[in-house]
Amino acid sequence: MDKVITIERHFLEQQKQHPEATGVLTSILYDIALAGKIISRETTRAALEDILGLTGRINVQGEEVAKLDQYANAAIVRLNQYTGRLAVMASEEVNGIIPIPDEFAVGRYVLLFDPLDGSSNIDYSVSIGSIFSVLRRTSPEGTPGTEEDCLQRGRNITAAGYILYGPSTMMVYSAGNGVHGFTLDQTVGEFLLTHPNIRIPRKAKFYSVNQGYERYWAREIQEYTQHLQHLDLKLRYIGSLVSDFHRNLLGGGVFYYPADSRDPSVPHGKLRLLYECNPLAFLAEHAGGAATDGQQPILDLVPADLHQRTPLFIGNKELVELAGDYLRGEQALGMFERIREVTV
Ligand code: AHM
Ligand code: MG
Repeated sequence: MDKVITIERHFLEQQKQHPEATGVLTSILYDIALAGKIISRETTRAALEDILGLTGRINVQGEEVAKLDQYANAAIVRLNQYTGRLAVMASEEVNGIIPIPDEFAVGRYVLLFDPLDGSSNIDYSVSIGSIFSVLRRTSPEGTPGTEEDCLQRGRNITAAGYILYGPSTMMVYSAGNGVHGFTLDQTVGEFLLTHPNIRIPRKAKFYSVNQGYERYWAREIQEYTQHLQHLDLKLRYIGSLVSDFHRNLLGGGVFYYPADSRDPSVPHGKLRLLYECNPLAFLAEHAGGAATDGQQPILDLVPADLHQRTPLFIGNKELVELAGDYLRGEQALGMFERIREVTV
């Protein structure tokens, strides 16, 4: 029993390493873990309770909102708005910022989240996930949080992670001191440490991209993809970012969602900087990997809009850098041997 480390014990042990810590961040992470447990329960029960399907409402991204998205969004907001720990929140499902209601105290932190990413997979019982990041506010303490508090570079992230609702429910997070994974023990209702100090394996196994869009890509992306094929990587694409990222984090590989010409109104790919790319980029870097938009590290991008999208290349450092080489024209098709040693 002594070997069993609950998520709470792990958070407290991490906190002890920072004598200046007040415990507020620990509590926020624990609140998110609780929201994850509740969302996990609903995703498992959804098919049985006939709440699958679409509400008919269109979200700010112009996409149909599944009921579970709304449930997950409400669960995270409700569990975090009254604690006095947050100044403001923002969600992929909500147009503007989510202020803390007047009756509650405002705190020092900002919570950005995608409550249920990959929700188009819900009807097929495919794994989905919640993604989050926590930052310190930049506006004066004691005042209502602002949009500027949310529009910070990913470099400012204090902690980030995701909860994966798959064959098992897992929470993976980093507060800047390693990336750690926990598996929900349904019988006791607690996350237990199962994957301490995750590092992306240097030998890559997978590449993950929606190759159905190949004809809409720039030539450089097509050539990069051919290069990856010459490295004998396995193509694995679930179409659920948390699941695809999680597999490559543990198994080694690269995920990318490049810009494409399918829809001229969405020229930078589909994924959102604040809610999807930044938190996963934070984890990738802390696990020894990398994340770029093809040119710059994702964490260095300065957001101008809450729902800004960006191309994303994330995973093994060498494979992410190789994408940059192609996009800068520094790698020509045929030079396939350069990074062969990073693949199995
Ligand atoms: P969502 O936030 O509307 O769920 O969309 C994001 C999802 C990601 O999980 C996944 O990586 C991507 O969309 C898949 O998109 P596509 O179907 O275009 O390949
Ligand atoms: Mg999403």
